Amino acid sequence: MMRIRRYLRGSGRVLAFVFIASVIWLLLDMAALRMSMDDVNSQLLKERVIRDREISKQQRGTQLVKQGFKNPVQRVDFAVTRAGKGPLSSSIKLAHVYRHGGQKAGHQGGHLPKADEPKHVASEHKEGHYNVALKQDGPAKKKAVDLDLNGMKSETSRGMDVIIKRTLPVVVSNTTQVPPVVHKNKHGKKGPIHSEPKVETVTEVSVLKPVEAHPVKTTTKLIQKDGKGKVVDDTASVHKVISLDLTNVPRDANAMGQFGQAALVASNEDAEVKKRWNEGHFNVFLSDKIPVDRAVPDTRPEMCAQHLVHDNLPSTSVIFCFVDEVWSTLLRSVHSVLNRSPPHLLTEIILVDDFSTKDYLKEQLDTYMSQFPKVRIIRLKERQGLIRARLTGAAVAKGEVLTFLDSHIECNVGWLEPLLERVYLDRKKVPCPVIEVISDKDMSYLLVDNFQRGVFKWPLVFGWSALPEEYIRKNNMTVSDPIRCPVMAGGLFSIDKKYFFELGTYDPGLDVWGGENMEISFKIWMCGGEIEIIPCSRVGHIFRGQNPYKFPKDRQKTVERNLARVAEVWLDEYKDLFYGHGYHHLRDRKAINIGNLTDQIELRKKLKCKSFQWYLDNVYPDMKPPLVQAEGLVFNRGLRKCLTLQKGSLSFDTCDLSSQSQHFNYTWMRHVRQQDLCIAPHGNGSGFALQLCDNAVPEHRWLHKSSNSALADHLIAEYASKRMCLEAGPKGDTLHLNSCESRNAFQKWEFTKYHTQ
Ligand code: LR7
Ligand code: MN
Repeated sequence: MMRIRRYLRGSGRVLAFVFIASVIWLLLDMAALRMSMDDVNSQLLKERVIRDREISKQQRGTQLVKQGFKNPVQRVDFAVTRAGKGPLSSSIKLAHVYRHGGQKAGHQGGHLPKADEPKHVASEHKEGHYNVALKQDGPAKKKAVDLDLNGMKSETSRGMDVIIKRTLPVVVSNTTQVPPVVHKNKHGKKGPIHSEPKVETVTEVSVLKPVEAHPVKTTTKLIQKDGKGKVVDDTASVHKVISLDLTNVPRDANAMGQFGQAALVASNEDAEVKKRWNEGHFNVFLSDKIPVDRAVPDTRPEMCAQHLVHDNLPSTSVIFCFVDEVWSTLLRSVHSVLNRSPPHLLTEIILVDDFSTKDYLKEQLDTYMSQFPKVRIIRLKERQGLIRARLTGAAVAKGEVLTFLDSHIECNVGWLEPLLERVYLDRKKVPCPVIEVISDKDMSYLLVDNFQRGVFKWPLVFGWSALPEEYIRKNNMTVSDPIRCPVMAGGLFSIDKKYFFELGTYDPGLDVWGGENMEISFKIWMCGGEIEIIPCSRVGHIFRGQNPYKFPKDRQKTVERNLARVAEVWLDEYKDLFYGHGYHHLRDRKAINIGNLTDQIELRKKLKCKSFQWYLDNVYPDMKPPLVQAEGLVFNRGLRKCLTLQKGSLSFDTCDLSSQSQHFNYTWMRHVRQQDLCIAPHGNGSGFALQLCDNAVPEHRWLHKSSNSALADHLIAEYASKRMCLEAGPKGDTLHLNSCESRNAFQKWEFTKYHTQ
């Protein structure tokens, strides 16, 4: 009996121990479950945002945005968050979110001056319009969530097939094992990396999706075509692009703007929003409330996550120049690089402070950044402008590649490797990410249409334009293929450092802001390089209505002076088109000093760069700019005869298309000319003369088809203060100047062919 009692007492202890242990285990388990539920919740929310986006993409089908100079923002359904309240069950439908972007480099306001409309440089910015409609949909249902997860699964399992069949220009010949992580090539040399079993980079990576923690490394041969279609055999080993994102499981899934969602401010905070707007010319109030390390939706085309890149890519210095940048956006820019760049490819982040005036950008910034050993801050002693600030950054950079970024961006998942891969394949390639839009109003991350490239219109105005559909079809292009880009937007690109210096960097004579993107673009293309947009690399940028900082000199004059330098050095005979589109006044070198160009012209010769005509024919063939505004016979309506130049004198004759003596050009310089002879008013304004054409002489310029519709058919002498028009005598024996009369048929002239409306 006693023994039984003792036995029970002993086993009771054991039982009690087992009981307590189970309770503790249960508690731990519940805590773990709660934590993983949080993870799952945030993951699900993120997936929902992505799914919404996919659905809206599918609804749009493959339809391309019409050619236009607007920001090609897609219609996106996004969930909305509000401070402290978590995700709302409604989503915001952004309809026609075509905003002010696009027109920059002097015309950021979206206004293109007409040929005869003198000098407008972005002085009149029109705020972009949003048509925002709230669309109610019920709380996320479990069923929908399940669907999402299925979708995700099938996506990953499909991946490799997709890349084998469809990725251009990289063709995978065979894929083998799934070995360990990417190794850092310590020597930064190109060539295969031999077994280095130690995992260096991943120790810094705390949160990785399992698949990304073990990117596929293959011993595969990559057979790729170089730009000219030549097949290059490359035996270096490759891996699946690292979709690293340390914000993947955000600390606070319900934070404002999380996952790049639109954030709302309460109506009683409107005044505060307004008050702070001018600090950055975007919603600074809201930006300050959004985590500096928020997650954004992975907007890459589906197959991008499966693309292979080389193990031994060169590493890069990321250079941010800033002047008076808003604290939260500057930090978000830096965090997005730190959180989404494979550490072994990021040599450093260089912040070049272009003599900012804000206190918080001094000691406070030093202190904040001191926690990140890779971040260096360089302070300029006087305001240099972004062009020379970038050059300062480039001069001290230690990376093999330079990556320039604006200071109000967010790099998306997997943004870096696809850029570096292009430089690795060919050091003369200059890759740019797709620039997506961070809304200046609600800070949402908006994806843009596919197949967009940077182009320019006259007078060197940057804009976006979709690749012609025929070109896409002919080249069998998929949405993830690199896109040849005639002009880069300017702020976001990678370039081999040595190559950047070989090209002579930027023209250091360019001041403060504007035009440098044209300069570097023409230089790259005409001197043997290539600019590409890489759809698998995506970076959001806040497009602002105005520059939030002061210009040391007049903004308009600064930009037009920069553009004139670019035109003089790079445009050859096409520079007339630049001046002819509203910049005639820049011809007068007494009024505007564009500085010395000798070095730049010498550089172009030294680099043996091709002509602008070559650039137009080969890089931007769809532009086909006419070298003259109008040409052919010059018909007088009243006389019903044509102007004839014979033996140095003008007369009228029966119109004859085959007669060379009746052929005249109306040029961008507004000359009416035959060869190098120009028609000019003469004497006290009653006669005319033939003179050797001279661009600097106002007397040689005639307004024709000007914006004054009543006198559109007239030839108005530009130099005269009073409106004087070229008039034929009724008998056809005189040509003289007279006061303009809109109905006078003897003052109406018509060229055979007009190249402009
Ligand atoms: O004096 C200055 N010093 C600077 O350091 C002026 C500017 N900056 C900094 C500034 O803080 C910012 O980080 O330089 C960067 C670019 O200035 P923004 O953001 O005012 O320029 P932007 O985005 O309006 O203009 C575009 O065109 C510029 C022309 O010179 C530059 O090339 C910008 O980099 C470029 N931005 C982009 O390409 C992003 C996409 C825009 C489009 C289309
Ligand atoms: Mn910018």
